[in-house]
Amino acid sequence: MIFIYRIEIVSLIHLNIPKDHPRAESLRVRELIIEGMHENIVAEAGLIAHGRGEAFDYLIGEKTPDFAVKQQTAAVALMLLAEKPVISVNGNVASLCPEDLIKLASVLSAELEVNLFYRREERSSIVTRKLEENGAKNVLGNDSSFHTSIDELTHSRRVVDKRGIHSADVILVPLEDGDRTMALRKIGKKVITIDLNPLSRTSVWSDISIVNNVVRAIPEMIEIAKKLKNKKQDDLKKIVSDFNNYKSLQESLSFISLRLNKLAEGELEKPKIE
Ligand code: PTJ
Repeated sequence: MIFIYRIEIVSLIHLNIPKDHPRAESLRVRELIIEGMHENIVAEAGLIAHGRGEAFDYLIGEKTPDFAVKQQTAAVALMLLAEKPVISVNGNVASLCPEDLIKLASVLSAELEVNLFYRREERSSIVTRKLEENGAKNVLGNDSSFHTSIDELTHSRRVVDKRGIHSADVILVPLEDGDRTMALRKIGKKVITIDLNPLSRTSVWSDISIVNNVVRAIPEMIEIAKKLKNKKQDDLKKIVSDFNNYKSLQESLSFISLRLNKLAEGELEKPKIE
């Protein structure tokens, strides 16, 4: 009975989004998050996080700016140089782009590890299953016999996999919380984040912050990785050493403020009622 009721709720949220709707893509992505929440993949707070992300995406114009291409390129170079790169997966990102996460892990020879902020064993298994259904072979983070802990952290994200985040040198953490970024850096890990908010503690604390929407960043990183994969190590090292996260975040903020100024000074589209 409860099961039938749940299916009805889930089917109710399948809106028919007309293709010519001016916000079609944003609504489609929003649907993925809502669906993910009903499937217990996305935490309730994941909906709030998504809304915050949408607001910042508006500010950058809902497309990848040039500064983000540079951030993504530096991130891919660092992952390719890593001895043991790991991609940390939470509920939001598993719902939004599971196939692309798997492709990115494959092209970067990285492990995928499920690591949740609102951790419950059941949710961890469901997120793992979501990745497996999309073709992932060896998802880490869900087998308690490999669990260990990052003592610098107090909340449930401290539970990590010995074969993954615990022994990794570079970790990509899309949609992260600032505390874990700090903790991972304190124990000597290089941290790459994807966070639309350039002001977040996560962005400020990361080695490389990508200020872009994960739904664009991850597929674009796959293409960048294909191009950089055959480059010499020295070329990759140069890309990484030329990158300065602090300056890059300043560039992101300048981009947003210039864009808003231009809109305020007259480039804002006026509504035409025909
Ligand atoms: O699945 P769990 O249990 O691990 O929980 C995941 C959430 C996202 C709920 C948890 O990590 C959380 O509460 O995150 P915060 O602290 O709300 O931070 C999320 C950040 O991601 C915010 O700065 C948002 O602007 C940003 N964000 C949201 N959606 C996107 C995004 N950045 C890039 N792409 C998005 N689609």
